[in-house]
Amino acid sequence: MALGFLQLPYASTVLRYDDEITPVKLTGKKMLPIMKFPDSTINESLDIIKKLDTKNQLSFNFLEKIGQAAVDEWLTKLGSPIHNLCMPYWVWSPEFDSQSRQYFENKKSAKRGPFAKLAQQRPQFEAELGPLLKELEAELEPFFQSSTVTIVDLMIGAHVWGLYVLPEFRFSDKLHTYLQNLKQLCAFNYHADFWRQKDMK
Ligand SMILES: N[C@@H](CCC(=O)N[C@@H](CS)C(=O)NCC(=O)O)C(=O)O
Repeated sequence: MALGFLQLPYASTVLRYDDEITPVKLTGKKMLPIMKFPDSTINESLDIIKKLDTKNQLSFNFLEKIGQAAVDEWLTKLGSPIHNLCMPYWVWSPEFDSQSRQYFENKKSAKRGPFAKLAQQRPQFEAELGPLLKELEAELEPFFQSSTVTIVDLMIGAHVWGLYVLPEFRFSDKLHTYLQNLKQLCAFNYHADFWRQKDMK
């Protein structure tokens, strides 16, 4: 999203989810995203974006003003029901094959329980999420506490976007418009890199 917003050219490689060797070799940790720069290799999204956003077009000062801890709190409280709702569906996205799918489910269900059970608990997670989305909506002016897009919208939008995978889930008009605006501003073309790599094989 940030690369699209900043209109920076880049080449991307989609790693298999069960590929532990490549990320550990690059950064010592099995965590994505990773960006290779001529002078360094970084695996924290915010550090990557800060380094790229040389003209501060994403207003990092706004993140400082409202506080990283406050935004992290939003991400944790939204992330909990969103991840519980979406995991059983993400696992069926075509980026997985049976081996990486099994790896993903084993890893994630260790913390959350079996995916089949998560899917059955959907009403409970939706009940948890509903008031949070209402609370989020109240903060949109039309961006998060701001009339212009900031890094905070990329952080929050990237989380909330995941819900599009949930069958028959309906966003309010305001949230849907927010996410679609972000998509446009960030030239966000979900998984275009993945499909390109598939075509090339
Ligand atoms: N603070 C990191 C978090 C990155 C993160 O959580 N990445 C996930 C994928 S979105 C990951 O690689 N998790 C390791 C795993 O699930 O095996 C960032 O913002 O870049």
